[in-house]
Amino acid sequence: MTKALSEEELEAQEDARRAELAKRASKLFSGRVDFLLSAPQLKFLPEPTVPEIAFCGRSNVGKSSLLNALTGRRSIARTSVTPGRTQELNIFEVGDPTLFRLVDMPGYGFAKAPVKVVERWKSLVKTYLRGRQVLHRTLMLVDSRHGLKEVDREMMRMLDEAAVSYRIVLTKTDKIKASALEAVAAKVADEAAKHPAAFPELHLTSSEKGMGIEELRAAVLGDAGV
Ligand SMILES: Nc1nc2c(ncn2[C@@H]2O[C@H](COP(=O)(O)OP(=O)(O)O)[C@@H](O)[C@H]2O)c(=O)[nH]1
Ligand SMILES: [Mg+2]
Repeated sequence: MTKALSEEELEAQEDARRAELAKRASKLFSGRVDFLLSAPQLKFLPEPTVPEIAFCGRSNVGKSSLLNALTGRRSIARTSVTPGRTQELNIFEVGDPTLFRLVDMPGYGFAKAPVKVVERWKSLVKTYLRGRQVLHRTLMLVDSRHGLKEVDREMMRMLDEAAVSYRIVLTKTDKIKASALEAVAAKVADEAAKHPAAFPELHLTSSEKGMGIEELRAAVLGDAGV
């Protein structure tokens, strides 16, 4: 007869599973991560042979820094000084052989962008989100000092409409006080709860200090299903 596990035993099992995933994630991300290509249009995307995890956020939110922190590299993703210059989907491959891809989507919400550029961005991102069968998850980055802006809400609606589930990642948490961070996180979580495709829990991260990076690696691995 099998005995039902006690609450402590279940908890210990869950902890062990989490630790195992974190270990595998850190090993994978410190292994092969290669830039594959930049796709200015969908037709340049690689064959959809492996799961993809996409990253999006306003320009300057800390997307390149987060990609560098996740992969433990200094400059796998260029930390750009010219906001909004990149208008392409940048694809990175993880694992040898490739287990999944990271898709760095062009930043949005930059002030000086001409209408035409914004329209092109929207059309590229919308068609990617709607049509990409191998897209398993999107990570939407939000600057913890600013919280959600109107352009973020627009992005959230696009993700909801495309039925692509997404995690909200607060960035640069080293830059604000713990009390302020708590307030912003509560506000963002409240809003996220109203979006059908948003995960209820937020990720609090600092690429600079490494906070939340290990957990995010494990989450990405779980999302990719590898
Ligand atoms: N203090 C701090 N600064 C950060 C962090 N992440 C990014 N930054 C800074 O924010 C600026 C924009 O970062 P970047 O990664 O280029 O943003 P992107 O435009 O979204 O790719 C750079 O000056 C980074 O050094 C962080 O976690 N902590
Ligand atoms: Mg960047």
